[in-house]
Amino acid sequence: MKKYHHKIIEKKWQKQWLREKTYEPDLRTSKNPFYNLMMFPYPSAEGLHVGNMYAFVGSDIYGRFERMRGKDVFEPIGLDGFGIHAESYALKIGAHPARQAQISEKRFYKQLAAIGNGFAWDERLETYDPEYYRSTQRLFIQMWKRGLAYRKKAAVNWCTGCLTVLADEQVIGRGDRVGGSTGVCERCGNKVIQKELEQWFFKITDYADRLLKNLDTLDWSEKVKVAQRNWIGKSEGVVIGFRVQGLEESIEVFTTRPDTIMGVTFLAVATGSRYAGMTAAHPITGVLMPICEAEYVVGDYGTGAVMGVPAHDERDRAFAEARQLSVSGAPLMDAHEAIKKSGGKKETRYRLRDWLISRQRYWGPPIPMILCASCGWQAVPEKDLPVVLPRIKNFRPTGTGESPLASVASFYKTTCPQCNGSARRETDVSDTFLDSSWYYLGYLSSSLAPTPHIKRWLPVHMYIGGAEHSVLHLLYARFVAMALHDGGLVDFDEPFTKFRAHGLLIKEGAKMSKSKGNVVNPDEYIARFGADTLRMYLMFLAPFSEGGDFRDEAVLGVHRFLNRVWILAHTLNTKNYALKTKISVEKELHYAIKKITYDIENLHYNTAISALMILLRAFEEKGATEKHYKIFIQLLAPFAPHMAEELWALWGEKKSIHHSSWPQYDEALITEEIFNLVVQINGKTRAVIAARTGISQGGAEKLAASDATVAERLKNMTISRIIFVKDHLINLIAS
Ligand code: ANZ
Ligand code: ZN
Repeated sequence: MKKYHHKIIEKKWQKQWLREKTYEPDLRTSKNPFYNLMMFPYPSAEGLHVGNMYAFVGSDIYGRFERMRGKDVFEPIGLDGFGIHAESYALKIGAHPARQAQISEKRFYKQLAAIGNGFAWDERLETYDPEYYRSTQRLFIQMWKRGLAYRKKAAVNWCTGCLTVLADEQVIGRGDRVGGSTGVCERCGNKVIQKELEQWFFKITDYADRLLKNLDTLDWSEKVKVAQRNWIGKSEGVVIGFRVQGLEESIEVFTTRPDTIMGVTFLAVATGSRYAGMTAAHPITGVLMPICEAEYVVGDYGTGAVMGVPAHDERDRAFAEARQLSVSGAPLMDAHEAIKKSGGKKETRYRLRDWLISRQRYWGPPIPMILCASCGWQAVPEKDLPVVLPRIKNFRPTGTGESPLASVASFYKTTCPQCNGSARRETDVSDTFLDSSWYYLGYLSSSLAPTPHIKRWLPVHMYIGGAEHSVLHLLYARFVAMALHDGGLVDFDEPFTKFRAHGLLIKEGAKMSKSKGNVVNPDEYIARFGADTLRMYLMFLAPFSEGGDFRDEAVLGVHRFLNRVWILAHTLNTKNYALKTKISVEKELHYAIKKITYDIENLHYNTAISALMILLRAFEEKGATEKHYKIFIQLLAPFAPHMAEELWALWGEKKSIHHSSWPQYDEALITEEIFNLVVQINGKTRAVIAARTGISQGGAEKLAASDATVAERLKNMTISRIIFVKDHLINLIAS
């Protein structure tokens, strides 16, 4: 018997799959499209982390399963290599980001190929490819033309580490905007402060209600929907006016508790408000109350003013006590009554704020806008796209509030597309999350232009990725799809029909990190045990959606299992399929098909693998026929695609196992009670056959005669007597 040489087998099949385009569906003619998408990685470190592999394998298993169920599966791959994360890594190791991108690209693709996923390599893309970012810039211009891109001077998040502004979504700890605005950078962990700067924004707030409402129609992991709902933060309340003493105007407050109006003892405004220090009259009682500056009031949420109700609100009470303000007051306990009496009007407010797009960094797509002193802001004409990012030596972030491109005259000096006069280019680049907001479209059409196959393949059927992108990528991509839809560019307005979040890997109980020295390098495991073993182990260690603990010893267990699969296949095969079941394994087999099918559908890969292990044990103990064994290999195929392909070929199959049909199960065979009928001739056991419990003597006799060995022996004999022990044995006395 040949030894199981994973290296030889895996290389061989990976080459053959590429040659035969096993995983390249015909995008134009496919009848049964299934878009199986996994969040593409950003090449920011030395290479793929085992955690990335984990996610990719989990997605691939689903794709392979759907392919065997008759779908034309499209599983593209690419690199999110533009942006702060890639640039910061280049800075750290002292390389130029453009040079580093080339190195990372090679390294990442090599690793991604080694894991044996069914990627459609022909359609791969990189976000730093000028052909790709031509469309990222087009997307910006599309937003501008639709009035969804605008400039505004505002207090914005400034990362003290990355030396650039950030969107709210990229600041950790700003989720609860009401009540404070400190946080740290999602990327580098440094402190984020507020700075007054003029920047480009996208009007995601125009879509707040649609982004919220559509969530109900999406088949997504619940925790991601919850995170998006909270982030959008719809709040239905009432705006009530308080007359300001000495001015002919009212200060308006936004409240969700109008019923507490009788308990108001002061008004709180954001620091810097012109009303601070004045007094205002209660709308019902006319009592005068102070207007105080309070840190907990957010300037651009609600109306920027709060009615202070110390009797009912913790923050208000703490504030009032510190300032020795009155804390008394009773609720009206009837919202309608309160609204009517106070003259308030109902209003809906959202926490969501517009998406800050500008970055004062180098490694990104230049924002395709030109400022002309006489014509104002102009979009770069289509024929001049892409605005190519020039290769410059001094690419470090400056910290001055301007991007490194602002000191490159050959870049920013240009002419106005409108009047031809001299003008200046925008020197900021756009946020990385703009690159990734449309990449699922980019795999199908690099031009963003509507093509017939976009219609055929979108929206994405299954999307798998990390839950940490709940309010970043996943929210931005939805917004961009809606904007493209409204601009007539695509005919769907939700890009991902189904989304599942995967869990995270830890190592021996601790989060993997370089400083702890416990980062698992997938390459070593692939070299030692093979991709099939690593794949199966990763999927076996815990439920995919929960994640779990990577333990070295357990990898060996899975490797041994695959060795047993190999040995049994060869044993059965070299005996020329002669080894028949002595005892029926039909019931175990059909049960396994049912269970594994259900489990893969629900991403319960760990229990599917357990079922495979149980089935193998049954085969080893009871034997299996060729038919049984081939079904087993098919069930194994999504998990260990190389070995399955090799064993499939061993049984003489010419077509790839990955294009064979997923096995069907027979429910009757699972639920039926089966026992092993011992068939004897003159007291000697000649066969053991699966039989239904309660079978009659006549039925058992027929079943026995249908067995080839028994029939052969009885050929020239006559049966004189039959001894029948119900649900156990039939002994044929013959001579
Ligand atoms: C009086 C009151 C009494 C309130 C009470 C709450 C409890 P959500 O649901 O998050 O929208 N608020 C309004 N604008 C604010 C701002 N710019 N900065 C800080 N706080 C603000 O919260 C709405 C509530 O948060 C409002 O209802 C207001 O306080 C406060 F027992 O009004 B409430
Ligand atoms: Zn940062």
